[in-house]
Amino acid sequence: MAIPMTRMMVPSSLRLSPTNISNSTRFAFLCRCAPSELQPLRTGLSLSAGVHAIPHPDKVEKGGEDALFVSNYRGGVIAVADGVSSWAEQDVDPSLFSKELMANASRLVDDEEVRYDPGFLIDKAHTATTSRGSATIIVAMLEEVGVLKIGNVGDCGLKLLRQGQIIFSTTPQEHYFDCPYQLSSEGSAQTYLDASFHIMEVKKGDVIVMGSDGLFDNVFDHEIVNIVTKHTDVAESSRLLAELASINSRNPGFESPYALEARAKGFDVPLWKKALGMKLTGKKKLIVPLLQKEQFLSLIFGSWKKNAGGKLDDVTVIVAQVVDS
Ligand SMILES: [Mn+2]
Repeated sequence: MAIPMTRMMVPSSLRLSPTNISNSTRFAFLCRCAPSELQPLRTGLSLSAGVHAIPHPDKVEKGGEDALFVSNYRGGVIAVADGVSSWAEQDVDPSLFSKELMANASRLVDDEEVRYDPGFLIDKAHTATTSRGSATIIVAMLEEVGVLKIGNVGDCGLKLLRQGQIIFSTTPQEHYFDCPYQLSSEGSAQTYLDASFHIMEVKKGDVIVMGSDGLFDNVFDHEIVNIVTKHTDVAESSRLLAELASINSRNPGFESPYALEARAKGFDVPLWKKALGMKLTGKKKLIVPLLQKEQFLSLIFGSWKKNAGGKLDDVTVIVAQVVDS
């Protein structure tokens, strides 16, 4: 079947007067008709990534409990893990598990058994991690032909932007509010089999925004679009997104995505607790005293709605653009 198709592409002048064609002309023409192995239809794509992390204000000394890695293996691999903070109540440093998990994932990214598959990478990295604790994790791998493969356990997230619009978002996985799916040192938690997997085609110019929940709980989609479309430098975009998330997280008057979700799910703090300066906060801890005197007074005399609040958390952001290799 290949021969008739090739003949259809040959100009009639070449076919009708084969004796008039020099060998060099014939060779040049045949090269243009050559199969894709010699002249690929699509050039290779890869990721150009910028990263920025801002720890929780109380966890600055140890650098927070999030971890990440970026690899230029094949089209590029990006990943974020978020240590589950409630381990601190059992005298376990929640950052150890997430950091070791990312270190193992980074080391195993080119492992033969991983086969450039986010599920196998999550599995092998999880198995290799010996620290006590648990973490959410998200991994994205780009194949050079323009296929993005994502594996996600928990409430880290990824958004894909094309021409100023979000065309894909991961959905957080959770058992109940503030208790995400997580990989753990204990046997009772999730494994790579519980991950959500996505495979999609990406194009040159597409932008991937990946982050821990500290980003998506404190920054709305339209703010992400606004920053990413205004700044072509991925390092600048990641810095601006992380700084906006950090500022919003510390603003008790900000109607954050987290606060809106909490209210929608009926997890708002009762009014009497608000009056005592308490608010919803991070994973598995329900309330902490946070408000200052001025905020307390504004609660009493101002609008209750203003007390929605950002969510204090570690913020980790990776912005990656799809570029020609
Ligand atoms: Mn977090």
